[in-house]
Amino acid sequence: MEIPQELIKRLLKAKHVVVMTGAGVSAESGIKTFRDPDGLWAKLNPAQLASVNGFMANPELVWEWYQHRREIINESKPNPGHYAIAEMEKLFPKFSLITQNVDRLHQQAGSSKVWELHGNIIDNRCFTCSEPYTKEIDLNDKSLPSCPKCGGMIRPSVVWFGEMLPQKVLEYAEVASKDCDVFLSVGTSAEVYPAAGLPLLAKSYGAYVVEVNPNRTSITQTADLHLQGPSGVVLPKVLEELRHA
Ligand code: BV8
Ligand code: ZN
Repeated sequence: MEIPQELIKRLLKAKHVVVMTGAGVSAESGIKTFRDPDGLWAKLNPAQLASVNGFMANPELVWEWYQHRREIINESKPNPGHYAIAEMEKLFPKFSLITQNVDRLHQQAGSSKVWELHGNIIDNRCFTCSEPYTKEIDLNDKSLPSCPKCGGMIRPSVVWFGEMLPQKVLEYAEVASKDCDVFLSVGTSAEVYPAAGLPLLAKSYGAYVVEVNPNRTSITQTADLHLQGPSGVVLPKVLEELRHA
């Protein structure tokens, strides 16, 4: 795949570059996405699992689903797309990595600052009193732990549907989207708000918006450029062109 010189030119003179990632950036690490045909939600429905009501209705099922996802994440490692993004942060005067992912593969790949819009799957807290749950989680033990402080149910520290995003993170993401010269939307179906609004916000503030995705999404026609391919192939190519420009 050819990387258009227009993108390289804009990146070379960019003062602030934002990369926003979704589940697609972890697909080549063996972690299923949510909405792809064989995705996590092909069989189960998101509202049932990744929501407060879903957890209240069936806490053991939801907990087991997160334990299953933790097992998969524990066996996965960053792919060339994650590493390319980690490299990129050194190439621009200002670089912001915003992710919807909860798998922390960006951190493992060496990205020094990752703004996690939807929390992370590693940490846990009490559903009732919000006390952080710091006991070691045994992935073989599918039973739902309870809070040592109040006896409440323990939940993963991800943001569920219908829950507010962490205020500071969302504020940073909005300011960065308005301020940046180039916004790369990588591996996201751009269907979940408010995250999906960020590339549009960037565009409305004059950023050059690039989508990296093998498929078209709801923002493809708004983007200035669609690099149609897997992020693990496309991003290292962009990095390569930048280095030899
Ligand atoms: C909020 C964490 C407001 C948990 C997630 C009705 C009822 C309730 C809410 C709503 C509603 N209507 C709208 C809403 C708002 C809702 C929303 O947007 N719903 C959508 C579905 C319409 N949003 C919310 O509820 C948010 N909160 O709005 O609160 C509020 C206001 C006041 C008071 C209280 C609340 C919270 C949203 C966060 C939900 N949590 N995850 C967990 O992980 O279990 S969302 C989940 O989907 C993921 O975390 C991810 O962030 C998100 C989007 O998924 P993607 O990352 O894009 O993945 P997807 O599978 O969709 O796409 C993968 C893409 O990769 C594809 O395009 C594919 O082509 C591509 N790809 C595949 N392979 C590759 C690739 N790309 C590159 N390379 C490859 N190799
Ligand atoms: Zn508690």
